[in-house]
Amino acid sequence: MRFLSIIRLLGRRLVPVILLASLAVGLATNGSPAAATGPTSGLVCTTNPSATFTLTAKAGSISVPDGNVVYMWGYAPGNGPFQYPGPVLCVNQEDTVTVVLHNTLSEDVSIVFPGQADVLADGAPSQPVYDDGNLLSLTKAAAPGGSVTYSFVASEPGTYLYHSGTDPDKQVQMGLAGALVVRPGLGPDYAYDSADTRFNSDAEFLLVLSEIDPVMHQAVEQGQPFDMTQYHPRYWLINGRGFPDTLAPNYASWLPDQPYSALERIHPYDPVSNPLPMLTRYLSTGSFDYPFHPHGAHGRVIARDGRLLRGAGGEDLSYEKFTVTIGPGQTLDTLYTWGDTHAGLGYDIYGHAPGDPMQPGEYAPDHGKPLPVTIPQEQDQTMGMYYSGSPFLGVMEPMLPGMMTYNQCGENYLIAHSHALHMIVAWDVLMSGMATYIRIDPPLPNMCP
Ligand SMILES: [Cu+2]
Repeated sequence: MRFLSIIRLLGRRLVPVILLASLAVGLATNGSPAAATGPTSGLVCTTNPSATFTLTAKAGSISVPDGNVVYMWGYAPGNGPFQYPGPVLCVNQEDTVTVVLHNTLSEDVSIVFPGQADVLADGAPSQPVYDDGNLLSLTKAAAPGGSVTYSFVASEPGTYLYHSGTDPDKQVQMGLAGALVVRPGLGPDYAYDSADTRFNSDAEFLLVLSEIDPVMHQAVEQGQPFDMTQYHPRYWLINGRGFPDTLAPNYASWLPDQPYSALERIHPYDPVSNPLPMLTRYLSTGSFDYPFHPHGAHGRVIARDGRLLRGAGGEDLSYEKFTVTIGPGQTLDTLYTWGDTHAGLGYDIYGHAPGDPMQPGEYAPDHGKPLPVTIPQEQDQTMGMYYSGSPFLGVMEPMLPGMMTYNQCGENYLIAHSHALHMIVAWDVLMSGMATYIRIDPPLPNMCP
């Protein structure tokens, strides 16, 4: 009984806390929500006709939602400025990929390519480097001021990490990591060499999940030792950003060293005009399991660690799941639609039975099915800052007096976040960590910017 009353008490106390946190989030966006600046959301590929890339390991810093600045290391594209995470390298299956690494840091660094076979380092097979029996590096490293060239044939399509193989406990945490996307032979709108992995090429997203212990980063900056038994992350990031920065557009001017948005912007499923799902490529460079879910629908997990989920006989082993867990160093690919029925789950957001498909436009006023909510009396409402005033998609209605909205065209927002709620914080302040939104725009044509 006592335990229950504590929970009740917490329940009452949590409401004002959440409201305050939401207010703080609103201020943190500087009044410039992502959408207002004409966002370019979605995967940003770094490509090269000969699949040759230059990466420069260098020091820099990132902004985190509480206003702190954290010292980082990162792989910069070419001679470009520091960025975190590293550039997303996109290549085609069977490409011979060449990555030239320059090192401007004061200790040896390297790159390993998990999931790639027969990687060469300066022309010789990549292999661990030992000194008197002690492991120095998982592959040949570049000394300070030096370079090393890696190459491999991208034989399997999929989503991969690349990261430092030298003191990775430290260097990957410091930011020496990025993503590699290998496009299959079927074409760029397929995730893998299988017809059922086709996705909407306007709805391809890549989310690099990570965490930061700022005390460790400060120690590295000052050249001090750090006791990893005291490791305690305070920031939990998607694409190097904490919420609400995750919503800001790609290359937002106020996040000059964190170029990648994590906003997932899609349209409702429609069997004729929008039949293909969105693809989310999840990657983890952290050291914890990240249980992650988008709201609104389950995702279909189609691949892990760059390998399509298939049985020995080729049978489809993909599965629908609400919360997926991305382990340290793992990648996971999911397909997601909003507004479709999810046969086999027994429900969808409109309460349809399995096999009872939602009709196009069913979420629109002329079909009479709003989002399944009962709107409370006005005095009992608090409107979120992205609410349109209406439970119908594509409709904007007056807000309560004194309320303002960032909503632009009656679009819906669904949160997508780590289900380990201590990860959606920055130094324990709620709604400032590993969280983003899926933005559902009304069907085309619409009035959305
Ligand atoms: Cu949730």
